[in-house]
Amino acid sequence: MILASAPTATSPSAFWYLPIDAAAHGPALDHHLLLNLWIALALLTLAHLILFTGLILRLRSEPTHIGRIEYLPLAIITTLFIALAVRAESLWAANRYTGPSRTALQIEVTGVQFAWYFRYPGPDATFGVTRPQLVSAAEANPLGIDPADPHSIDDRVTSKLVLPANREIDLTLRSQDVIHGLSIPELRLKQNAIPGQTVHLHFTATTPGTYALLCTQLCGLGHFRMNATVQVVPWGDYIGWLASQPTEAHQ
Ligand SMILES: [Cu+2]
Repeated sequence: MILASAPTATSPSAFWYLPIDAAAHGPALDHHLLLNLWIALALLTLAHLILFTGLILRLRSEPTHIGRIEYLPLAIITTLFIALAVRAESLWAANRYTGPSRTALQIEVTGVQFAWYFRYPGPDATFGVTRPQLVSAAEANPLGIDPADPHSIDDRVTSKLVLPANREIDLTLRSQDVIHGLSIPELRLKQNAIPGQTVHLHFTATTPGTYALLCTQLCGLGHFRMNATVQVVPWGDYIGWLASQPTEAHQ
């Protein structure tokens, strides 16, 4: 499935209190957030008006039984909240987790206490096999890539996430040890990396710039330093940067 919203050249956030929108799906999420806030404000105001009205009426007269009329606002609010939740689900889950296009760029992100590693599959577009017994940061193989697998020869592992602008990305998210939380506020992405699970997230970054990738799960004593840099760059710059990174065959 192709993303519904067309990427724009620059898309600063619609709201001053949010980071800029650097992803195609960002504006729709921000508008939904604002809609939620306005509805919450309206309900808060309405609830207090009803509360004060009831208080004044009660001071003036004998208490009266309201009865079934209480169920009406309850039903309206329940319906409203279900509708908001269904819309949020379709904005986030339906578009982020399923249906990346076949041409989406594959990038693997692995969380390890206390660092993020990014792997690019190279011209064969296939990641080499990883084996837990080969994991060794000291031997420059933090992901345990098997050198005997021909697909691993052109893989590149980096400590910075560089993304081409206006190109769909299919992130494969993994964890080697505990639950880590991948969060890139400007790309409106937040997803836990769970050991034993492979989570796919697809999105299109639109606005070139340098952003922070943070771990949002308290994953151990070094959690505070578990961050990385994300760079969204034009396609030509991305190709140039990728070519300058050593492949597994030349580590
Ligand atoms: Cu972490």
